[in-house]
Amino acid sequence: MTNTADLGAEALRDHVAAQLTRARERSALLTDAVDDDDLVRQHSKLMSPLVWDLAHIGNQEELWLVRDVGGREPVRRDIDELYDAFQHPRAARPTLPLLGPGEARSYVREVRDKVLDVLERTPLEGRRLLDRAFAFGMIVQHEQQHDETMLATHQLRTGAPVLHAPDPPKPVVAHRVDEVIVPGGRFTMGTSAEPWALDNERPAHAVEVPPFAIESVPVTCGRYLEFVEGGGYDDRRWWSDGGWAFRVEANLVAPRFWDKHGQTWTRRRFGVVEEIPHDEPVVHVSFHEADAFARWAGKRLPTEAEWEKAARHDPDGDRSRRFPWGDEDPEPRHANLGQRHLRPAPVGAYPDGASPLGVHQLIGDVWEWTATDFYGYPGFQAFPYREYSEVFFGPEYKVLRGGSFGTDPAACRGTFRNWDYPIRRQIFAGFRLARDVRSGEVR
Ligand code: AVJ
Ligand code: FE
Repeated sequence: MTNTADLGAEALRDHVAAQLTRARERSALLTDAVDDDDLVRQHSKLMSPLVWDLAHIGNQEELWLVRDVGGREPVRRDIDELYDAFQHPRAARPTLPLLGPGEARSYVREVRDKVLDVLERTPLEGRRLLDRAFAFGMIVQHEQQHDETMLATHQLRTGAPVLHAPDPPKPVVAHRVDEVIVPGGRFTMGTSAEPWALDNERPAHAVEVPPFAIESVPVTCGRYLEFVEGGGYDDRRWWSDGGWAFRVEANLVAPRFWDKHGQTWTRRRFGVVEEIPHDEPVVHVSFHEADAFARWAGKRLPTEAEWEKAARHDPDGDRSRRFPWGDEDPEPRHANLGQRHLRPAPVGAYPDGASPLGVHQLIGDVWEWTATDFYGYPGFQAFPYREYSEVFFGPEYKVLRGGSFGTDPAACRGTFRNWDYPIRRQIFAGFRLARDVRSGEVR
C-alpha cells in the first residue's frame, strides 16, 4: 500500500487501478478454487454463498463508481435488491434467485471495465467523494473485506483443501510472555489525514489514557490450552453473565475448529487437521472466551483506546503514527497480512513490525478483541453512507483491531476499526491481555 497522500494525479490513478486489479485477483482466487456447486452452496448459516459475495462486490462497485461517480447508466438495476445486505439476512441468501457463477463472473467483469474507463475520465477533485480517489479506495477496501469474509467461508467449508500458501516466518528466538508499560497521558486517536480512512476512523481527537500494561504479543494457543485443560470452560467465575449464557447454550469447550483426539488437541485449518501450534496466536475465539481467559489470567482485555495508543503513539515525538513501526505502508517484513499465509505467525516472528515500546504483532496475524463497544468518535459524521458504520453503533457490537493474516493491507491501518457480535467465532479473531498499573510501576 502506497500512502495515497503523497501521489500526484497520474500516479494516484495508476495506484487505484493496481489496487482494484489486486483485489479482483484475490476474489478470483477465492471463487475459482471451488466448483460451481460449492460456489452456490451455503457452507454455514453465518455466511453467504460465495457467489453472493462475488456479485455483491460487483453491485457495490456499480452503485458507487459506475452510477454515482461515473454518472453512467446502470449495468443491472434489476439486481440491486438481491445484493443489498440489509434486504436479506445471510441465512436467507441461498434461496434467492441469484446470478449463477457464470453470470456473476461476467457481471463483475462488465462493471470493472466501465470503472476503469470512469477512472481514466474523472477528475479526482471537486467532490469530497473524489478527493484523493476516496470512492475508489472505499470500493477497493469493500472488495478486500468481502475477500476476508470469503476466506472465513473457506475455513467453514468441509472437504479437501483447495487453498495453499507457504507458512509464515518463524521467530529467530522464541518469544517469552512479557508486558510493556504505557505511561498515562493524552494521545491522538483516529485520523483526519489518512485519505482512505473510513468514516468511523474519523476525526482525529485527543484521548486521555491512564497508564496501563499490555502484553507484547497476542495470547498463544499453548497458553490458551492451559485454560482449556485447566477447566476454564467449566468455571463460572471466569465468565460474564452473557458469556456464561453463551458458553452453556452453545456448549463451548474450546476454540472453534479445535477437536480432541484421545489426549491430543487438534484443529482443522482450511481442510487440514493438525496439532495445535503452541507458539501461534489463538484464533477463532469469541469475545466472551477472550474475556473469560483474561479473568482467569488475572488481567483484562485492552480498551480500544489503549490498543490504539500502544499501536500508534510515538513516545518521543508525542504524535500518532500510521502503524506501530512508523508511517511506512506495510511490507511483508512488518506484518502477516494479505492472505500470503493461511495462518497466524508464531509470536516474535515480526520484530520489524514492533512498536517503539516493543509491542509485537499488533497489525496482522489475528484481529484482536477489545473491551470497547462500537460507537462513533466525538464529531463522527457518516460518510458516504450511514449503512457502512453508523447503523451498527451501539452496545451489541465489540470493536476488533489490527487485522488478521486474511486482511489486505489496503483494509488495514493503525486506525482501522472492525466490529462484530461478542459471540462470533468464525472470524480470524484472537486477543491480547492488558491490565491497570499501580502508580509506582510507571517510570
Ligand atoms: C467492517 C467487516 C464488519 O463485513 O460486515 C462489507 C464490512 N461492510 N460490506 C462487514 C462491510 C459492507 C463489514 N465489517
Ligand atoms: Fe458489503
